[in-house]
Amino acid sequence: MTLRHARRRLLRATALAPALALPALHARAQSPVTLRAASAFQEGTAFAKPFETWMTRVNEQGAGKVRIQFVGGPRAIPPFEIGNAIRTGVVDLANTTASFYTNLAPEADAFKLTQRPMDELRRNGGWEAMNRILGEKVNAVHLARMGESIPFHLYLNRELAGPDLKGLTIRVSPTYRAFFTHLGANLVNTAPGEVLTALERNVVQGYGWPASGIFDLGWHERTRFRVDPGFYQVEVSFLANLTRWRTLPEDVKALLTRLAVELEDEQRRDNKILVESEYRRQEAAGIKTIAFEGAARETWLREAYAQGWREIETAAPQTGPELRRLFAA
Ligand code: 173
Repeated sequence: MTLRHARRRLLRATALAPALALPALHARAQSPVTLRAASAFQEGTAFAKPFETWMTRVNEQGAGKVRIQFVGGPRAIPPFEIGNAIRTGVVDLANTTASFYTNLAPEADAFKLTQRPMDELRRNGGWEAMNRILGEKVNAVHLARMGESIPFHLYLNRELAGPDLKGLTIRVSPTYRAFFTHLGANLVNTAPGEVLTALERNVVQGYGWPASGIFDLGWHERTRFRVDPGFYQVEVSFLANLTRWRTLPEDVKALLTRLAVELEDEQRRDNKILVESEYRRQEAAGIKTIAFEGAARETWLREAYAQGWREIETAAPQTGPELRRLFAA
């Protein structure tokens, strides 16, 4: 190496040095918080999508500050174990529904029974009461609820004359348990990932599921009827592990909360249209409606709510009645 070469190299090195060193220091001082997230619903399906949108928005708008690392869907953590995963901090964030963790907090199922919109529950103390219960029993913070205005239905592959399910075996989650039991059904509790196999093997003659999502995993091909009216409203929530949450910088908590509530509001605005288009798609796929009217309709809806609340008040005699007062219409 000639002297001239050496000098030039030295010059280049010193010229670059501050430029290299500064961002490195900068990055170390503000290294982003990484949060591990899991979803009870399979990637890309109806009830995974809002969570996926949220993670994308957080990672974009929180770049350099916070990064959500998605660890997987129901194959990574089985749906009925995700409550424990959030409680113990195996994951920091979760997308799940109350009926998948009734083992920890049976009260959370009251979300599906509420007839008040989320913005009202946030004002009347209902959300606060639920958040307190989730903190105590699940070590979780409730960030936002998706699924408002999406009803649940009973789907069948045989005719049904009225609100009497005797002789039928129905796939459920705890969402429908009290209601369908009361109407005389035999129940098979499964995660969403096992519904298709249960239908294919004729283990069940029908299943409970929301108005949306039956096309995601191919169930429409094994579905002949949808029973109307729908009942309850879907609740799929974003939860955070409370212990981890308390350690997060204020601006990170504010961003996660703001973007979650923003989606909650979008859901309230958009879901009615989504439901109508799903009904049309079901009709186009040859799924007929069994529409209960008059007394049958009245019994169907009355028992859905009566049995749902009875189950919660039995499991949680202290907090159940308080939630009912705040949540029911
Ligand atoms: O049917 C279910 O597994 C269930 O309870 C549910 C809840 C919310 C969204 C989708 C399904």
